[in-house]
Amino acid sequence: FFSRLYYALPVFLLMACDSNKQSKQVEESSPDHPNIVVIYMDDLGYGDMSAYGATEISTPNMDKLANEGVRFTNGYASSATCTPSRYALLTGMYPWRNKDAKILPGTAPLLIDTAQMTLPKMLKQHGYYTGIVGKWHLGLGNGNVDWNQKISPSPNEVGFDYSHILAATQDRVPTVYIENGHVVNLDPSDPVEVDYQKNFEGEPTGKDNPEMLTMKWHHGHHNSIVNGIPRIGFMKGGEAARWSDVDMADHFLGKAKAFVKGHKEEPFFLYYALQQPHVPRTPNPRFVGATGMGPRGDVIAEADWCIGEFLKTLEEEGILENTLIVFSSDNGPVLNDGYYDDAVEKLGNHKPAGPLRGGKYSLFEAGTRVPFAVYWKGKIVPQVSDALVCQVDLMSSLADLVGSDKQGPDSEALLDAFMGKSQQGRNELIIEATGRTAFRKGDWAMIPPNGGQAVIKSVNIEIGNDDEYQLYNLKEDIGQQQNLAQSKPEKLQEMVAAYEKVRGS
Ligand code: NG6
Ligand code: CA
Repeated sequence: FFSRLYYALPVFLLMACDSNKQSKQVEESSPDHPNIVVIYMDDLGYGDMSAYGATEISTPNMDKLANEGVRFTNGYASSATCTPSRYALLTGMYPWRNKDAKILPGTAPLLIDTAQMTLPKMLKQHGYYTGIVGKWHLGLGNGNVDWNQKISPSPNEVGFDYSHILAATQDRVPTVYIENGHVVNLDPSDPVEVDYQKNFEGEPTGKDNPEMLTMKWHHGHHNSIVNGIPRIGFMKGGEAARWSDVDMADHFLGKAKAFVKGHKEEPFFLYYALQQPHVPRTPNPRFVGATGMGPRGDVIAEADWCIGEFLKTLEEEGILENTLIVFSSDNGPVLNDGYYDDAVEKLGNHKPAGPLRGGKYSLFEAGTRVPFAVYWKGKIVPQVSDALVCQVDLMSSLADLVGSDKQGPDSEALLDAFMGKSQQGRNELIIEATGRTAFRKGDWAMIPPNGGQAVIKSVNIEIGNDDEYQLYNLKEDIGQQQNLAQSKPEKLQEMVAAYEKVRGS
């Protein structure tokens, strides 16, 4: 009762205040309503940051968040690909409960039910102004989008007051920015048309017009050509609206900074979803050669710079100390994800997955165990935490922070773990990779039998398939080399029972 009264107090004061200004001060001074920023990387691996042991690449700004906040060693994305991880992050629901939560084409309908509770909706109910800048990849519209009209439903219908997004991925059409449901810089006389089944007559493709390409495709990625880069899906028109790939990082940074400056007087929630180091890797010329590791390394350096600039903005606006920042990645690393971009050739001694096995698309640890840090200047004591946490837990944990009773269905309230006040995370977790699931509990990982290929050859990643159960003790064998399923039958049985209890529900 007292905690309810406590949370009701600012509302009461707000009503009692006669001027807007005063009411804002009440909200601002409340310690439970800091600004909240989620900085979300695309395909950044567990070993891709210096703070997580990388020696061949330097990421000082990402490191600042990790080293001056809580750096999690057991922090997970819910999935080993983008769409399902983002779904879990925003809804607090395991993505395998929704059969459509898989890598979406640019024409897919909105995946989140507009009636569903979401992280931004919950924060909105507590006075937050909410925004997304960057990659969306959760579908738009109802399945038959006219890109030349207002696109709805969009992020704005699932809790975001402001959205400035790319629809799917940088390698998928449409290659335009969409702000609050409108294609930016659209010339009505040159309408945007998108199709994932068939090409538009007379339009060049990566497959048929290799002479037009500045970046070559390795697998997939041979449909429409934009800026010399062949994409997934076909697109026609919208010349003036097409993005510049090499300016994308600056573009999103600019929008993120503007959002902060425009809303510093009220509590805000910003989901800043960077596109790096997903393919196509297109560093701005300022960053070409920054790492000697080719475009994959260079875009990580670029993203790191963006994060530094973003932090500088919070500092300059005087709100860094009133801003809680979550930093993570949507899935593990991949080198060759469909273009010839030297990611493999110039890797050198860098280990994108650190000591972990697998990568993007994998049920092995590198698929879902990612860099994960929570930073709040002056409020969080810098530390390393081994607590088991997942992005799906942010919904209920942040609900606790702001005094909301809105819990995500699979989201555990772990605010103390996120704030570094406790090392107690969740007991168990189901992870997902391209429709398959596996189980983490205590020091153990269990992967149920999955027929099918053990390695995706095109990307050269072991995805965790085996005809037999796999059981690993991660404390002794973080690289998952010793399958203990045969030698530890009781442990296996216990894991399978616990897994099926959740998975079957
Ligand atoms: C795959 C693409 C890959 C990437 C991925 C989505 C091919 C052959 N591969 O289908 O390049 O776009 O989808 O990545 O097309 S994610 O990080 O958004 O999940
Ligand atoms: Ca991704």
